[in-house]
Amino acid sequence: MPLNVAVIGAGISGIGAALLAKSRGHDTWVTDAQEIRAERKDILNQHQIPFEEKGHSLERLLASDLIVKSPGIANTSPLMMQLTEAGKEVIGEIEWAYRNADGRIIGITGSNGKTTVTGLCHHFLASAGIRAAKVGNVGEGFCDYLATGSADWYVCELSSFQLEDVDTFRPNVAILLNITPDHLDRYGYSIDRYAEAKMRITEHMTEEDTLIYNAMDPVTVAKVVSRQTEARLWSIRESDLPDDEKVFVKDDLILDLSKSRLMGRHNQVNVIAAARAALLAGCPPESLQRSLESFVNESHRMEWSGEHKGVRYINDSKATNVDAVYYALGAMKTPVIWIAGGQDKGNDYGPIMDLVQNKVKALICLGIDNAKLYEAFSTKVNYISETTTMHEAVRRAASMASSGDTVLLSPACASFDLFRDYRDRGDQFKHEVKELNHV
Ligand code: UMA
Repeated sequence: MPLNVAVIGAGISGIGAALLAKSRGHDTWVTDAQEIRAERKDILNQHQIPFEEKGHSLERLLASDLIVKSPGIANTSPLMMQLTEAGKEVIGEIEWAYRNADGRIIGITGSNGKTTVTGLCHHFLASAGIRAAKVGNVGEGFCDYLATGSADWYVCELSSFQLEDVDTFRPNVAILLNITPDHLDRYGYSIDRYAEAKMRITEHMTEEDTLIYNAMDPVTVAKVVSRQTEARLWSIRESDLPDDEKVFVKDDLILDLSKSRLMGRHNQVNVIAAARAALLAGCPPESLQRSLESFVNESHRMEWSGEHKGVRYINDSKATNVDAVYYALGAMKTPVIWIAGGQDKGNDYGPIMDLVQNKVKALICLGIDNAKLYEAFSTKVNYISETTTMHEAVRRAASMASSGDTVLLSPACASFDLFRDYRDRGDQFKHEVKELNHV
């Protein structure tokens, strides 16, 4: 039966949710608090989907049968509170996709590594000829994909924001990589509330489903134990990492990362998780090593961005929390000029103090408010300076670096104070590195 569907937010997920609703024959309407971008208005007009912008009319929302909200909108916002109090059914974009999807789902969450695992798992499946789609937080909205396409397996990256708003969502395979502090500003600075949002991935799983989880991560283990999911458990343990480059996937199936573009201990865990999910989805074990070797990760994750006067430049702009920086610095084998900063998300720099003291020669703070970084590292790093432009940050890093050093952009913070998003930040970094060679 056609419903009156209202979609809140005209970003990637909102536009996708509206297109999906329209494609299924529902009366669809979109509302956004800000001015909607011109190209998005064009899409809505092309599909004859009415919209409003620069504000939400509560009356119209209250009159709808179902409300689909974008993940960036917190449930504690005044609008959401009003809708909940009025007893309206508000679901997230992932729940809406799930209710309209046909194939099976591999859901991937965690504070760090989920985009790499989503990409790699999808690559394993696609290379083995399985009809698979890569969707979700990775940027290719799940709803958007379903509006015009279908697949046998959906490999879906899930953020805590998206998981807050699921209701019946049940992945056939779930991967839980790690739970370390991130987005704490959205969760009242409580890691437990953040972890609870992530754990919603298991809520409706049954004994027919499998949860692959990282048993070396203490918060993950505590939550898996306390949640008592019905899903079968497949843990990733210390003993699955026999050395720095090999991993045990299953029985006698070993994968070797030395011939791939992935490096570091966190990537060993990522490879095991992706490979196990791929096996569960029917990938032949013998196909995995070759696929691993041909996998190219997304940009902005420990991405080699150039070399200038013997100094390597690495773009890790996606490192928007302290844990990600822990792994980035951990993988560094040379002295580091570290570019960090941006919008703080309730960061505790304690876990990286020793790494910074041992590896970082200079810290360049790139943000509007750098007080917290200054305070945290003033006794650990000999040279700290600050700037508000990427141009200046890269120039200063270059002037301080000696041949053999690494300049690492690994911000530990969100990018929104100075950049459109982490991609914009990473792209500007790469542009400035290229410019160095033209000076
Ligand atoms: N808006 C309103 N009312 C409000 C608040 C916002 O209408 O009260 C509107 C804004 O004006 C804007 C739209 O909502 O037009 C933005 O919605 P959104 O913030 O949910 O962003 P989307 O463009 O829909 O992108 C979202 C994810 N963004 C967030 O969760 C913040 C994208 O993840 C994701 O790729 C996309 O859906 C598709 O699934 C980005 C992200 O930063 C990459 N994710 C975080 C992370 O990875 O750490 C969670």
